[in-house]
Amino acid sequence: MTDTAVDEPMLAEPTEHHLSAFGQLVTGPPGAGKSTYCHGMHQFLTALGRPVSIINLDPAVTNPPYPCAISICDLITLDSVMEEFGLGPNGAMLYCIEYLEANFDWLLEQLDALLETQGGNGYIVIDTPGQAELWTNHNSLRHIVERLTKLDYRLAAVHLTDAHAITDASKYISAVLLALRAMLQLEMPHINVLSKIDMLNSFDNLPFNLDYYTEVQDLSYLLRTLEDEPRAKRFAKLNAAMVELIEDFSLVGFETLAVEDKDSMMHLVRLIDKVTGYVFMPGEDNSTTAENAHALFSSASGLIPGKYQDISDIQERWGDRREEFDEAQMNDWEQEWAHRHRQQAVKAAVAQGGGGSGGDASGDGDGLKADDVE
Ligand SMILES: Nc1nc2c(ncn2[C@@H]2O[C@H](COP(=O)(O)OP(=O)(O)O)[C@@H](O)[C@H]2O)c(=O)[nH]1
Ligand SMILES: [Mg+2]
Repeated sequence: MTDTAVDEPMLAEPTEHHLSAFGQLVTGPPGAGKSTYCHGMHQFLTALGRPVSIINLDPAVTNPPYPCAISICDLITLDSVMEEFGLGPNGAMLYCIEYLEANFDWLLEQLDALLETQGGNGYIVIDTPGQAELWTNHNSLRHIVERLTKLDYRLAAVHLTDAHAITDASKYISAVLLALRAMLQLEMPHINVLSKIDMLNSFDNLPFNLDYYTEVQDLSYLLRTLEDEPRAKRFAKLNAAMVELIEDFSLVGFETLAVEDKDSMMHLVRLIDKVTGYVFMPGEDNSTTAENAHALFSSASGLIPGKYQDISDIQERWGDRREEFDEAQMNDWEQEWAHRHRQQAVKAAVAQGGGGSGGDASGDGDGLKADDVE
C-alpha cells in the first residue's frame, strides 16, 4: 500500500459536486471474454446512438483492443510495479488496484472530465483484470465501486464465465461458486453470463440441456456425474458440501452471450438497463429517448423482447441447428446490405440532380456478395 492509502474510504462525505453515470463493471476470470465484450458493447451501444465510454482498469493492458476513454495505465502499470518492487504479476496486480483505490480522486477527475463531454449523462463500461481475488476477497475494487455508487453512479456487475465450463462437472461447480462469491463480495446489481455460447455446438455430449446449466438446477445430478471421475471421487463429501452451499444461497443463474450476435447483445443490454434503472433516465432529445421508452415498456411487461424468449431457442441457435441459423442470418444480412446499398445509390443519384430512380446506380447493390458483409 502506498503512503496515500485510503483506509476509511466510506467515512468521507463527498463535498464537491461530481458527475455520475450509468454503466457496467465487467468481471470474470482471465480469458472469459471481458475485453472482447467491452469492445462489442461499445460498438453495439454506439450503433444504438447511446454515448458510451470504456474504462480500462487492467494495468497489464497498456494497449487495449478498444477505444479506451480512461486507462489505469496512465496512473500505474503492472510492469513498472513488478520492476520497481520486484513483485510477481499477481502481487503487482493487487498493488496496482490498491494504488488506484488510494488515488480514487485521480479516477474521479478523469471521469468528471469525460462525462462533462457527454453532457453529464454518460454511460460507462469498465473492463477489469481477470485476477479472481479482485472480486472474491480483496477489497479495493469493491471500495472503488462503493465510492462511485455513493456518488450516484448506477453500475451493474456483468460477470462473465466461459461457457466451456459446462462441459465438465467440476469446472461448472467451481464457476458457479466463483460467480456466487463475486455476488457476495461486490454487493451490487449482478448479472452472471455464460460467454462464448456460440461455441455450444462444439461441446460434445452434454449430459443435460442448456437450461440445466443456466438455471443452476438440481445439482445433485451433477454430483452423480462427478462420482464417475476418479479425481473428484476423493472429494465426494467436499463436492456435496459445495453443492449444498450453492443451493442454499439459491442466487446464481446465468444469461448467455455471443458477442457477435446482436440479439444476444440486445437481450443483455435490456436486462442491464432494467437492473441499473437506465430505463427510467430521461433520454436526450437526439438519441436515447426511443431506446429508453422501448426498454421501459419491456420492463413493465416483465419480458425481455427479442428473438430468444427461451433458453431452448439459444440451444437451437448455437447447438444442433447452428449451420442452418448461420445461413439464414447470412441471407438476412445480404438482403439488408443490398437494400441499404440501393437506398444510398438512390440518394446519391437524387443529390446529383440526375432525377433518375436510381435504378441505373443499383447495379453493384444487386450484385452485393457475402464477402461485402463485414
Ligand atoms: N467464440 C467466441 N470467442 C470469444 C467471444 N468473446 C471472446 N472470445 C475470445 O476469447 C478470447 C479471450 O477474450 P478476452 O476478451 O481477451 O478475455 P478477457 O481476458 O476476459 O479480457 C479471445 O480469443 C476472444 O476472441 C465470444 O463471444 N465467442
Ligand atoms: Mg481483458
